[in-house]
Amino acid sequence: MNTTFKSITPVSISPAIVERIETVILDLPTIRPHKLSVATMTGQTLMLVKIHCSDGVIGIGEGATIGGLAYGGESPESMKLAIDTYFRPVLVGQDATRIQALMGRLAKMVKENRFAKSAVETALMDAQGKRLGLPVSELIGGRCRDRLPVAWTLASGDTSKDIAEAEQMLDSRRHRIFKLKIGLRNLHDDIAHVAAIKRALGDRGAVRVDVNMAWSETQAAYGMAALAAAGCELVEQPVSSTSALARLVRRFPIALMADESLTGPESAFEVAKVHGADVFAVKLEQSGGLFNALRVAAIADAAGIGLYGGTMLEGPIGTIASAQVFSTFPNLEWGTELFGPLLLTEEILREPLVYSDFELTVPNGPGLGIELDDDRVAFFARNGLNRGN
Ligand code: MUC
Ligand code: MG
Repeated sequence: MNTTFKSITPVSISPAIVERIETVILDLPTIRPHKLSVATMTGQTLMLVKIHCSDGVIGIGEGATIGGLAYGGESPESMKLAIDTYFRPVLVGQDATRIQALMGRLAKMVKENRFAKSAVETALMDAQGKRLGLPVSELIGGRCRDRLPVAWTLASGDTSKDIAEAEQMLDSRRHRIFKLKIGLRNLHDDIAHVAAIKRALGDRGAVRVDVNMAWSETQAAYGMAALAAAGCELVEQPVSSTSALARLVRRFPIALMADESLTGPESAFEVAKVHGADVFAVKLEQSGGLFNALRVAAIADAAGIGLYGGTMLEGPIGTIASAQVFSTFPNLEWGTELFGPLLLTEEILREPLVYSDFELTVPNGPGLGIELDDDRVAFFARNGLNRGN
């Protein structure tokens, strides 16, 4: 037998040191007020981070929340403060190419702060992809798809406005999956709202709801039965407690999705252990970064739980970080809701993202594959840039 072995030259990744970290807060207007049970958003605030490395590569990342502190324990302002004051001394001077090791070092010295960690990890991954000439998706094993289905959230607070908005989305072939934010009004009004929208859309659009934990367990039991009868296919986090989710799941012919209950791999494991959901809404920020989001997805896969690509209504940087990760999921049966940039009236990228035919195209340039428009960023910056010098 003639066996030839090719000699393989080992690749050496030249070291690149984190030299400087910039942060900035941007306040951007939204196309309309966005009403959730926890807050009404009349604009969105993004915290951008730029990591400058000694090889000249600059990585970008983003942190965003919903309604400041209305959704969780971090705000864009707290992320900026955490990065400027506490992350910076841990990161500066370290090897930027050893991202898992560097995030491990950060985890030892900074507890919690999952959103801020996600923003920093995004910037490190963007830099690494640019350095190696590969999209982030290829750094984490390669994508399974180049385009992702994107749901739209109807949250104007008005049934006829929501129907008109959904019709417009169907006509322009931008979205055909609709998520309705409920839980603010009384249960009967909410059910009537969902039923009216589903009746108007029929088979042309899928209808799902997100209660953002606003219901008691008793309300959820009633609500889930009524939603199923109205043709709604999925209910997201109707109650806050994981054990209540576990008591509700599979009792009604409607899928149950966990969102707020998932705060990283440990909580994902707890939800999976009690069969607390049919579907996981995987979110990079809530998980604490790209690698933790992959761990959450792996737990779901192992437990036979379906996957959905969630959003914290991030702008284009956070959205594309999520898209790069979700594109690598072998099973993404419930699609994504990566529509955050479409809620903003202003563009901060040099080339806008491509949404067409109900899907978002995952960029295939190096790193995140997107470029910031620095003039637009400077224009919307709240107090100027913290250059981290
Ligand atoms: C959430 O709770 O899922 C996603 C879409 C939207 O409108 O709000 C987010 C947050
Ligand atoms: Mg949700």
